[in-house]
Amino acid sequence: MRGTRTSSKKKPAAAAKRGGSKAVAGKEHASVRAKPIELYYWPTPNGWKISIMLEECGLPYDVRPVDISKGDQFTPQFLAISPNNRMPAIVDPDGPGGRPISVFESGAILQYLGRKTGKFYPHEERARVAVEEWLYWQVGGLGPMAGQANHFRRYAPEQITYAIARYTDEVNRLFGVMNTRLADRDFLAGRYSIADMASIGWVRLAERMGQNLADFPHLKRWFETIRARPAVQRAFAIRVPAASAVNMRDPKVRAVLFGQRAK
Ligand SMILES: N[C@@H](CCC(=O)N[C@@H](CS)C(=O)NCC(=O)O)C(=O)O
Repeated sequence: MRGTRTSSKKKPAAAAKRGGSKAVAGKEHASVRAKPIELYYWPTPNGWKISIMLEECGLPYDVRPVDISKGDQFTPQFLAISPNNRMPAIVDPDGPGGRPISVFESGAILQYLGRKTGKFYPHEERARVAVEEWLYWQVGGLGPMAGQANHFRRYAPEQITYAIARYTDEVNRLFGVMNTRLADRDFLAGRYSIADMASIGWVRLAERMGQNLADFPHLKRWFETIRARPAVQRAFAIRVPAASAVNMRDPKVRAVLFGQRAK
């Protein structure tokens, strides 16, 4: 049932034009005058990372929904920009040398946008190393562990006690690491950065991973501080109606999302 959409079907439609002029009013930046960035998006923690960064930077962008419950992630057009059949991805028409560039993998997209704008990704080497440590910690640790916790807790056809405990414990450990880190600083790398944007979506869904934020007071304070930012609120407010209608018990949806193999 994979790849149910073919190249003959239309590309995911632009749902909305976002960001840009207001956030950078009076501060014209070459990239802001350029064509909007295409954001290939579905409302999940990985998608939120990039909508948050685009909103924070005031970059204009068009949301292109990738309905991962229907197989949009397997279309040849999407695979051409994101060969891992995962969203998010972006196409920046105003890439290096003024030519378009596509970027997949949320961490690479955040770093690209940070370099492009000079925002939330410091130049100074020590500060940059700290951001990269926590960014890679998220993409290599928190994201995959939380994803598996969510899968075994909510989507697996059987409740496998060992798998649930293994991933729930690991998310608990990782939340504890963040809580300790945040005990004596406001944000993961000191100042607010792409590392925080990468992690907030998973903390937002803490309950689904079997976690209680009240057990992690510094993490809770960090989460509430970031959630209150206007750009983050705008990013979380983006509505993709088709996503709200997805039924994860539907065998057709499960056949698209689960049991994926090379062939
Ligand atoms: N390592 C990737 C992970 C992205 C990812 O897992 N995206 C999920 C949604 S959160 C997806 O596109 N799933 C489609 C599928 O499972 O076929 C990143 O950080 O960008």
